[in-house]
Amino acid sequence: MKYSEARLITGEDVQHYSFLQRKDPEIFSIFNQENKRQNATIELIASANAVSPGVLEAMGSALTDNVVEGYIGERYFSGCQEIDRLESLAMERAKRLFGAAHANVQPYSCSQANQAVYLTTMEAGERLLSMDLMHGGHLTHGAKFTMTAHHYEVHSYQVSRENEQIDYDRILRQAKEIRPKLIIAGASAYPRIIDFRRFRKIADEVGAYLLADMAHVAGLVAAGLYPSPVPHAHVVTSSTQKTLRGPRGGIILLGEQAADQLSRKIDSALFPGMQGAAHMHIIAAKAVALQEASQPEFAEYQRVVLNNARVLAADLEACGFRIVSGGTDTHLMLVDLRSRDITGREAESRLENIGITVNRNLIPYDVRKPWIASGIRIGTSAITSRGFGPEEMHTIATIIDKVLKGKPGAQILNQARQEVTRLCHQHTKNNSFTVAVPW
Ligand code: DSN
Repeated sequence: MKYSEARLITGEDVQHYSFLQRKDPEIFSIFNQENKRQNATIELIASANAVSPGVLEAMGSALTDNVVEGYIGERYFSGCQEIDRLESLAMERAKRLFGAAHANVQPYSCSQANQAVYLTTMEAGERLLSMDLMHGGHLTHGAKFTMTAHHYEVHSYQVSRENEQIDYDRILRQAKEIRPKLIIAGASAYPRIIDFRRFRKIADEVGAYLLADMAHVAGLVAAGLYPSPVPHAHVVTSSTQKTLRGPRGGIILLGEQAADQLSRKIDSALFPGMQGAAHMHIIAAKAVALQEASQPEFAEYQRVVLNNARVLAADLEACGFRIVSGGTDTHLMLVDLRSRDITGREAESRLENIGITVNRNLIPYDVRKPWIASGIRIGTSAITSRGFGPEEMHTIATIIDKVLKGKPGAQILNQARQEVTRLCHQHTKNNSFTVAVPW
């Protein structure tokens, strides 16, 4: 098959054709090995998921060749007729799914989306109040050593020592003292519901903007299983690849109240303020994912994600692990490992060796450094996409319990690996576009 013909192949046909297999075997072999690893691994990293063939197809399409700067009606390049239709569709789907008045689908990731909001709402050196990274916040919310911390005066709030949940009264007191220009509600390792209405009240009391970063919970919000920040926050940002199960990328949403005042400014802050040409193949994949997320099957998927998380958290608790904040309202949980006398780093490595991936994570008020940590973060989005249900959660809890107990011998580790393999065989991961198909 000639190279030019390869460009015409789309959809299911791609499964029967691999250009790389013939032309770049070195890369192809990495794809193949990684594909095998993913298939043989139980993915419990909370920010991971497994996208649909439609999302994969869009990402691998010829739209990657488009050079598109600017917004619809204000492009800096010609040849954008179809691309305009596509971006418009993606924006409409985002607005409809989340009940927003304005959507920007161009952010390369949620990091850029957040930075565009900072550029819009703060001058350099002004104050930002966000969740402490050590308590579940996110790097881009102003952690030390980040560009955000370099440009703005960052203050952080922590969870309560008593229940490990957000203490809104304390945040209000802090906000009154600090008088931030921007408050961020949102986290990457917080398992509980965030009260966005309450955050908005705090922001209003001190005259701050409220940014809700819903990257982790966007899929749950889309399914109506987690309160939407859109009616409350001035601006909402999200990544599209986590619970939302789309491509790696970001979106910015504005509700009715703020759209008139902020949409134009935020759009300009993103392009040309932050980014260059839009990634149209990724915008196409976002549009596909947003459409998928509006279907009843997606809501059902999210219900199973939540149920799996609750079952797994309860099972781990029954095995003697302490679950931070006593449980979860989302797809993720934090497991405190101190009762097992094992660090997060050691647990991550032991589990990886038997085919389970998690990430070490600080627990609130952790005395260990992030590189070591006293906990692990576990999420159920990716395994639920593979078809895992409550039965499999019981098995996974038992495996984790055995592998993280004392110093397990070779027999226990081998058995654990076999159990993982059995579960993975029962639920094959459908990486349709990277599956190696013999000629
Ligand atoms: N934000 C990081 C996480 O939550 O894992 C990566 O996207």
